Amino acid sequence: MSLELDLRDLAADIAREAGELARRRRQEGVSLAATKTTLSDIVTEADREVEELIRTRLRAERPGDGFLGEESGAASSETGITWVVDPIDGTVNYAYGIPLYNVSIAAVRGVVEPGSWEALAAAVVAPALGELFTAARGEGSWLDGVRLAVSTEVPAGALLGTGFGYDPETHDGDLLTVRRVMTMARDLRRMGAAALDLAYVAAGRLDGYLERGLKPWDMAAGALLVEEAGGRVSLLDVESPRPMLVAGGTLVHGRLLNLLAEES
Ligand code: LIP
Repeated sequence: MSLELDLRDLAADIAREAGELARRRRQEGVSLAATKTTLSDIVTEADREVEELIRTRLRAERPGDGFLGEESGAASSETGITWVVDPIDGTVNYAYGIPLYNVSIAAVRGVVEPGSWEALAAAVVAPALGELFTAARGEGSWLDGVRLAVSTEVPAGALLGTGFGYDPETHDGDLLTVRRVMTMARDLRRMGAAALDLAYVAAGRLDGYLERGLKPWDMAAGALLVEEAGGRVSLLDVESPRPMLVAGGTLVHGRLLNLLAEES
């Protein structure tokens, strides 16, 4: 079996176990561990526990690989492979009991920077919804055994996903961007979990997605899902503190880039 398929299967196996832990902890009741950049940017005890489970499993299975996790930071790679992990993406949804949360695990090769790395494998599990999205480079994207493809036509306009940062200072600018892209949209969804937004683009459940200010672990797995489902992913304003991620099928991705270029 190829390296990419091996990594995908390992990511899927660990994602299932980690997702079940997250789901169980949610049922038991969520305790806030801390806030981060702002009062609304929260981390729960479950975030930390799930990331520790993932890190321990990966250390056992592939001891020389690097790690970049939302809660426990980074470890350099001896193998050239690094795991980029968001233990609970959609943390606020998780805290409120909204089922749109996921565990996102990606294996990348090379420089551990979005846009520079080569993503090799991905697993995004939504445990409350019973769905596991996976991808391996060159092997397609899959949802529970069904091959995925991005949407290619938007006769009534595009169904777009987006999101906003935790810092209220950024909301006005983001809302101006929303106003601009609504000219090509039939409607908008704000689900609060970037990896699921990207998984839904890969599955054709969204025609496109854009969001400023995502962290590497928010996008690493979902971006590969989109690309392996025939879609395009771009990261704009990479030198800014809040790069813009744009994802979709070729038509929607191109239209979004054009509208955003007019904005700047
Ligand atoms: C979240 C993203 C979401 C974004 C939120 C937050 P977290 O990640 O998945 O798309 O809008 O501001 O960044 O914090 O739940 O891992």
